[in-house]
Amino acid sequence: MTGPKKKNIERAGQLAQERYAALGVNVDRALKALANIPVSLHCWQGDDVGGFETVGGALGGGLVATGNYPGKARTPDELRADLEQALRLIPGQHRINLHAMYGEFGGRRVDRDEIEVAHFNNWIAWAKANGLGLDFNPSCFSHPKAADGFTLSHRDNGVRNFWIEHCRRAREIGAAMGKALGSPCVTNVWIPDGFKDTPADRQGPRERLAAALDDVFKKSLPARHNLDAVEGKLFGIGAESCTVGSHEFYLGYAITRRKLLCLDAGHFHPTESIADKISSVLLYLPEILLHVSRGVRWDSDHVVTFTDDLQAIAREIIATGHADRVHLGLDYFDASINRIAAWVIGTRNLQKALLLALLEPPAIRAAELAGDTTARLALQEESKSLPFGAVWDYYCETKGVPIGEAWLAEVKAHEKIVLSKRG
Ligand code: RNT
Ligand code: ZN
Repeated sequence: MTGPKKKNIERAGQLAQERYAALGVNVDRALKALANIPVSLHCWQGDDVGGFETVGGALGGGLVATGNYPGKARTPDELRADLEQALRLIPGQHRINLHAMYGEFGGRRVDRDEIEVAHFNNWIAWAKANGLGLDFNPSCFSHPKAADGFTLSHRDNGVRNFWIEHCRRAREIGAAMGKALGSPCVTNVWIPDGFKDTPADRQGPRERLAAALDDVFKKSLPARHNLDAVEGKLFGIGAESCTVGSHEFYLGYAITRRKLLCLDAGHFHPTESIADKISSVLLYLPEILLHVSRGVRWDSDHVVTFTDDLQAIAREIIATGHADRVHLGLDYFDASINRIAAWVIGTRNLQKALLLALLEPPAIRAAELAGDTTARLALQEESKSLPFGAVWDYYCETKGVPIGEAWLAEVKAHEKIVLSKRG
């Protein structure tokens, strides 16, 4: 191993364990729990939300990936190789989140309403060989039929039916993935539909969207193969005035139709955190999906860093005691830095935040129960400087992945040998 010596890592881990044990925290149990929480790595960080179609177009739907860092994946094989490189640097067993536009169409023109499982067979075989689960998304953007900003809520029946068919097929593909891999695929529907300027009618598009979604979900698919999720949003670039699929729209939809609600950390007002929403929506929904992202001033999809917001989200997932009902996906796209590093940084940060939450001293909650809010605040603040980093290093060591910044050297070497050769 590179970086600090194995013996030191183990010694520091042992001391940290004793320190936590004195506070009533079982580090072993926390690490076992952490190992059981998969994170779904979003394939679209690897190529700036490009995909492999011949029918699509430039990135649309208000999504923007800025930057031109060299070495992005140009083919499915390159993308898979890059994901493998990232996974070597991330502890634990995880999942990969695919978008429909990442199918393998053999250079043929396969439109979005024609996609089939066959176009994802290589992904499924690869996931199986690597012990990965798969999640899926219909791609309702970057396409001529989405160019005016509307898809499932479009006023034109033909356009609307095109996207309904696309989403229907996406669910079938998701179910096939889940069946093949023995782990349910979360198929998440996000659409960009919205108005740049003040609409004259907000109701009509929302009625059309609800009806279109009911069509998409008409066929029931076994939950052991496919779980449907719906993702709302506050606004997008070019859709500043009204988003058809708003939070209220989807909260109501998910509760009445028993769908998973997807909460994206970047889809609310800038000071509004999804952390506080988790315990509420879990009262009414069996399962939810989170898109862990980082907005900077707007839904800018920056790489997930170890912010207070991230820690609060992870803390709520653990504190509710329902981590098994919360599916975790990453959602950001930064084209200005090494894309493999972007995956590694975001995933490791989410895992670190989960670990920090799992190591929370029980005295904090006990103080609140006793009505001692002074002690609660004091203990919350003291817990921030407990040796959780030593536990994280120890975890990485036991999982055979680089400790601390040692992963960066591997990314740099890979960049030199592999990425720099890409045109
Ligand atoms: C867009 C949504 C959506 C996408 C991905 C590519 O604002 O967050 O989840 O980012 O599906
Ligand atoms: Zn999202």
